[in-house]
Amino acid sequence: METAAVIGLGYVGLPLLAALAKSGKYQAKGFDTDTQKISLINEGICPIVDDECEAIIAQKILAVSADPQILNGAQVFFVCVPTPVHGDFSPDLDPLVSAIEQIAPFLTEGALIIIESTINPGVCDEIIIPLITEKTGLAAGSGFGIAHCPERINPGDPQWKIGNIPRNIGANTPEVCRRAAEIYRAILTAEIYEMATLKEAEATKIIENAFRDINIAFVNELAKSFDAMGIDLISVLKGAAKKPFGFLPHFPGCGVGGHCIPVDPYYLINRAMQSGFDHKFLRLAREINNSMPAYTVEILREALNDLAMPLKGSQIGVLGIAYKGNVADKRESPALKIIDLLREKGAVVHVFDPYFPTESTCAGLEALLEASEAVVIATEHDAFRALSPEVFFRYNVRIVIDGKNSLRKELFRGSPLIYRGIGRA
Ligand code: SAJ
Repeated sequence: METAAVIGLGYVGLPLLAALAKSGKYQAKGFDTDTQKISLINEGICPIVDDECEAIIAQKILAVSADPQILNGAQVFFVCVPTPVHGDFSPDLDPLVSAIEQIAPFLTEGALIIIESTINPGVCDEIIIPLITEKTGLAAGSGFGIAHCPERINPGDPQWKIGNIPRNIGANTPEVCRRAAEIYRAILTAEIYEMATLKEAEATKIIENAFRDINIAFVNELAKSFDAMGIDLISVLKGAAKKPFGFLPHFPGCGVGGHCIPVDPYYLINRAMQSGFDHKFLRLAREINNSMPAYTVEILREALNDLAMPLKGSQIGVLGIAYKGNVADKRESPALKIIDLLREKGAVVHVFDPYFPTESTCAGLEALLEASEAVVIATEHDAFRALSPEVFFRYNVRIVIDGKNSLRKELFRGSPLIYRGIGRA
C-alpha cells in the first residue's frame, strides 16, 4: 500500500487527508508546521468547520505531526499550503517554496508531488521543478513526477464537498497525469479531468476566480452608476436573472475579500506582465472592487451630512469583521478596510463580529447599538439579518449603511432612519 502525505492541514489539506484515510487504499500521513493545529487533531478536535472531517478526526485515526520525519517513506506528496499576496499585491510563494523544501529530503526516485495550492501558469515548470531538482538532484520525469490539481473547496458549502467537486489535473507527462488521476479517482467520486499540461491546469483555477472577480466588479461599477441615477440595481439584477440563459447574477457590496477572489487575479496579472502582456481589464476590475470600502464610507459620510453630523467624532458601529457571512475568516476582508478608513477620518469606531469576539470592541450586538449613532453592516452574518428599523430606533441609531444589502430595504420605507445600501437607490 502506497503512503500518501498531505502537507498543509487547513480547509483544503484536512478534507483531503480524511478522504485518503477513509478510502483505506493509502497509508495517509499529515504534516503541518502549526503545532497547535496538530495537537488539536491528535486530541480528536477538528480545527476547521467540516462535518466529515470532524467525524474522522474524532476517531483519532489520522497520523499527523509537525515533525517532517512523518513524511519519511511516502511516495505521494500533496501540497496544500496558502498562496497569498504581499501588501503590494505581488504573489507570495514563500509558503509553497517552504513546503517543497520541507518535503525535498524525503523525495526518492519515482516520487509524485501534487500541488493543490492555487498558482499561476508557469509556477510548476519555472519554479517548483527546478527547485526540486536543485534540492534532490532528481530530474522531473525520470526522477519524480509533478502534477497540479487546483483545489476547489468551498468552505461551508453544504452541497459541494471534496468528494463530489469535479477536479482538473495537469502534469509533467501524460503518464504522471494518469497516475495522479487514478489516485483522485480512488478516493473521490467526482469527475477527474486530465489536461494536457501543467500550465493548462494552473490556468483553469486562476481564470475561474478571475471570472468571479470581474463579474463582481461589473455589478460594483453598476452600483455606483445606478446610485447616481436613482435606479435600484438589486431590483434590476433580479429582473435580469429571470433570463434563463446567458446571464449569471453577481451582487454589489462593500468590497471583495477572502483568500481566493481578490488574490488569484494578481497571480495572472503578475505572470502575464513578465511575458509582456498587461491585463488592463483584470487590473481595472481589481481597482473597482478595491474601491468599494471607500465608496461605502462615502455613502456614510453623505448620510451623516444630511443630519449635519461630521464623520469626525461620530460614533460609528461596524457590524462584521469576516470577509463573508457566517465564516470565521477575515483574510482581505473589506470590513477591515472600512474600519481603517473610518478611524483615519476621525470617527469613533465600535466593532462587533460574533465570529471574532476577541477582535470586537463591543461584547455583543446590543452593546454596539447602544454605543453607535450610525451603523455600517460590513458582513452578511445571519446574526445581523433580524435587525429592523424598530431595533435601530430603540437604540437611537439614526443611519444604517447596509454594505452587503443584507436587510430588507422596504422595511425602512417611511422610517425616520436613513437607510442606504450598495446599489439600492
Ligand atoms: N462577493 C460579492 N459579490 C458577489 C459574490 C461575492 O461582493 O456576487 C464578495 C463576497 O462578499 C466576498 C468575496 O466576494 O467578500 C468572495 O466571495 P466568494 O463567494 O467568492 O467566496 P470565496 O472567497 O469563499 O470563494 C470561493 C472560491 N472557491 C475556490 O476558490 C475553490 C470561488 O471560486 C467560488 O466561486 C466561491 O467560493 C463560491 O462560489 O462560493
